[in-house]
Amino acid sequence: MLKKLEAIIFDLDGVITDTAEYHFLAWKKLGEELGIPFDREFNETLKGISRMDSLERILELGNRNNEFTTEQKLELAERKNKHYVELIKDITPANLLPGVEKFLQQIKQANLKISMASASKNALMVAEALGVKHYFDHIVNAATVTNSKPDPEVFLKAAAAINAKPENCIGIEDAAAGVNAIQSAGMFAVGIGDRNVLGHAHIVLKSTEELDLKSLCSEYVNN
Ligand code: B16
Ligand code: MG
Repeated sequence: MLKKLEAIIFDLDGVITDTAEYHFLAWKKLGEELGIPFDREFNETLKGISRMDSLERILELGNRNNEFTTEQKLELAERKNKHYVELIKDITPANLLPGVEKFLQQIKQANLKISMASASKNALMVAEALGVKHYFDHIVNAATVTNSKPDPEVFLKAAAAINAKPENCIGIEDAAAGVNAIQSAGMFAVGIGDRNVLGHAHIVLKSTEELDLKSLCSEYVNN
């Protein structure tokens, strides 16, 4: 049976823009305030993971999980978010990753739908600052998502909101947990980054510069 592509579903951080650096700096600042320093290697394990789950991992690193009440943990997460929002307030369209806008235009011209499945509660604000919000038929509100990636929930919500069947969607992710989420959702997975980390995706591209609708469609149809 011929496969019918209906929509492309994007992750935000690491696919559309590189907010990962700002997340790192904001968590690092909170970590230092708590006496839990960590490096970039540890930070890799936070990519694509929700705010509260990231906090749990950092507290676990410092063996301090049981020291805080739920309310205190919420306060710590809010403190990190304040650091993060301060850092991203200067984002402009110049912060789009290379090739992303050209790719969004190709998708629009092909009359396919575009949706966003980010774990970030700041996704809408970032999309606006980047000047790409108008390309999206839907941006999932991360606050409505109960289960973090690798659970497929956010990708399924992104597809349902635009009335697309998951099997007719291509999902694009830079994080291993995100690729797992796309695959559990029954979508075609495109990984952006290191093949050693994202090898379980249907295809892996080295960078967003390689995003091209025609070649992606032929990979999708033949897989
Ligand atoms: P926020 P993505 C994720 O974005 C980030 O990769 C991850 O580092 C961050 O903790 C998460 O969003 C939540 O972000 O604190 O802004 O709600 O890769 O799913 O677009
Ligand atoms: Mg990401």
